[in-house]
Amino acid sequence: MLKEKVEKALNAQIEKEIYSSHLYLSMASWAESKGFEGVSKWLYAQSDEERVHYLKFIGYVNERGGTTEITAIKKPDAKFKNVLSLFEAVLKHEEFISESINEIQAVCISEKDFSTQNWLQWFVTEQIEEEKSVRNIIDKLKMIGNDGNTLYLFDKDIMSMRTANATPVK
Ligand code: OFO
Repeated sequence: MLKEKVEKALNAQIEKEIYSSHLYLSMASWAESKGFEGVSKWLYAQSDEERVHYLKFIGYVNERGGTTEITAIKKPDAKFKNVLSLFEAVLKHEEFISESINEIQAVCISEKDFSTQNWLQWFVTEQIEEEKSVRNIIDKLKMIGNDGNTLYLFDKDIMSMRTANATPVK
């Protein structure tokens, strides 16, 4: 049985993971509307991956006899200055998620729920990978600057930079 504080922290994370999926969906749609086909594919895939994340959390809470709460999700940003600022926003969000996973671990330790703390390790590794992959994209975009031709090639190539780290839900 999950302790109340752990269950609360996991439910708060479910909300954040659903928001992540919405945010990347909104970004994907923006990129698609601006003609960045590769960037939009990357973001649609990322949105799907975040769905895998919230399903993992929901499945875990249910498996441990807890109760999940699916709440209303705040509206994500829909307008971005350019592709670089969009990915800077992705990185900022992922850093926020990493911090949030760390905070749940702190709750698990104080509640002596070492099973959940152990279960969260998958997300710790996932966050390291995601942050690394987005930093890599930002570095490339900074090198490209305002060079339209190179940005075109980057857009064609971005899906090959994706780390295939989405894992099955259970
Ligand atoms: Fe970044 O992995 Fe979920 O939110």
